Amino acid sequence: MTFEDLIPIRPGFGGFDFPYEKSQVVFLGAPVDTTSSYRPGYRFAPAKIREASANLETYVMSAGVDVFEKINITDIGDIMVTPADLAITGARINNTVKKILADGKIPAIMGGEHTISYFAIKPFDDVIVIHLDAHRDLRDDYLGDKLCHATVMRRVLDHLPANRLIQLGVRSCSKDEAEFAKKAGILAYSVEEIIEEPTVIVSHVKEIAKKSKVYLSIDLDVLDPAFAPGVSTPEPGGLSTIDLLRILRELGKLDISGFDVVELVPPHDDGTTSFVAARIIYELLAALGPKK
Ligand SMILES: [Mn+2]
Repeated sequence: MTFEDLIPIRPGFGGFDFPYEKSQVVFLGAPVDTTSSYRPGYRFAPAKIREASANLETYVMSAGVDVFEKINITDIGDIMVTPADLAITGARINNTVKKILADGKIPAIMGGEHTISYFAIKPFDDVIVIHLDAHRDLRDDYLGDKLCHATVMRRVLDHLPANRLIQLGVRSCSKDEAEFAKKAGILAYSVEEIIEEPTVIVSHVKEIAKKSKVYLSIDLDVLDPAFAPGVSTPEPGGLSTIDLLRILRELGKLDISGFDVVELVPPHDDGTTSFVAARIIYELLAALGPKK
């Protein structure tokens, strides 16, 4: 096994170092910190998520399982980032995810800014993307950029039909994005809709996605800033951590073929958000199917 475009990190997520060949889930960091329009600092995020992960219990009470007994996990390190060239960095993410998928494993990507999801999703032929985010990220361009954190899902739709994208927790977008989403028929649920009828909405999403491979893209700003202050663009009126964990415990039962957790900005975090990120990941891993 060689991943030429990576800087190896030891110990990895959870402090464990399981051999790549025998792992079902492969963690990698993508500390891309290039297109922030407000608060940069994403480059420190994978290290902070790893640090938090090593200081949380790996036994998940809600599932009654120890994640590391249930699933073999490895962490292959961080993608090398060329700060001034998003295309080169993106190609490294793309190639690495491609290899992980070709080896029959689940890529688990720790961002980095949300832009990384474009490169991580591209290798999937046919997938439903469930996008948890305060923002719709559907602008066609932002501040003159075609590919950045504010346009990432629009770029994903360059390769994927609009009915393969489901947006959860959205509560902020431009008029153009709202009109585009309506015209394209993108299924989306706001925070208020989710809080009012969580079971109905999650069941509906599971029903739509149950026969497909699923990629989960989790922008931490889907949470209310009270629960996750250390993000690039906080948006008031979000989900609580428990709301999100309940959703992920259900969505984790789908055929999760890849996921990312993005937009953590450690310089603006009091330490809370990195622990939330690690907890979300543990709960999601606990919900995934057993060892194959
Ligand atoms: Mn967002």
